[in-house]
Amino acid sequence: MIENWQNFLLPYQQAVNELKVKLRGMRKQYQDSEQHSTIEFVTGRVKPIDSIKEKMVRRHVQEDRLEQDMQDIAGLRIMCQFVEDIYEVVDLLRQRTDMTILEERDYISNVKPSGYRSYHIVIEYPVQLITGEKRILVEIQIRTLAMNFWATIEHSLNYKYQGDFPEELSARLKRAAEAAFQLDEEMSEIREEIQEAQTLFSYKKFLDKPDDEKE
Ligand code: 0O2
Ligand code: 0O2
Repeated sequence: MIENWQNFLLPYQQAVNELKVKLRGMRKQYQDSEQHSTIEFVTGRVKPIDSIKEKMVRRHVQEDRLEQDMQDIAGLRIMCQFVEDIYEVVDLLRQRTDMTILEERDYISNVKPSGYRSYHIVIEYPVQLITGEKRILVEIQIRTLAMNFWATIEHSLNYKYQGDFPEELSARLKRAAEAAFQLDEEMSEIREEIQEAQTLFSYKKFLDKPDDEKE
């Protein structure tokens, strides 16, 4: 029995905090080297206790198997401008030595029946505690802004319908998912044009700064 959930979740919170800093640091490095950033923004959360308990019942996960069987107690999300950026981010994560990738699920090539698209990675991440090192599972979801827009809206509707959407709504959501993906594909077509403009814009902002603020 988990008697103290706050204690149980402590290493997960630490992992989320550390990974937010690390992943946001990747974005900063792109910006400072005047390259197009493959990362637009990063969010993270520890799954609320009620959601963990609800998922344990739904997925028949025993409490003593929780650490191994629930992969998204710690969750990070990386938002990108372009689909191509997602695969670049995945490559960067594969090269890191501070985490081990255990699983990859490409729901972009293999779109879910709901219309959901994202690239999921499950990593094992070591956190340093006063009791020693603990390796925990973390789920990283990587998606475009358009995929995130769709998933956020669909997720909020889930609260109302508990996943049991009326047929008409579910068909509309699927169509909306395809429209969002078409937008991503259109943007990919003009990606080089956009990236060039964005790099010029950030360079102009740099030039416009007073000299003592230029690093
Ligand atoms: P809801 O209803 O849960 O969607 P910061 O100050 O930016 O460092 P902050 O503000 O505490 O940190 O949190 P952050 O990083 O902005 O992200 C919090 C929101 O992002 C939460 O929404 C999470 O739902 C969502 N989120 C981020 N990453 C994940 C993830 O990997 N999985 C899931 N399921 N959600 C994620 P809210 O506002 O709590 O609302
Ligand atoms: P939350 O915190 O509400 O987001 P499982 O994790 O066991 O449900 P599986 O196959 O092990 O399923 O993992 P999967 O499908 O790779 O990842 C599940 C997570 O992906 C979900 O977390 C969502 O964050 C996201 N996701 C998957 N399918 C959909 C979908 O159709 N719509 C939306 N909006 N998000 C989806 P949870 O468990 O729902 O938790």
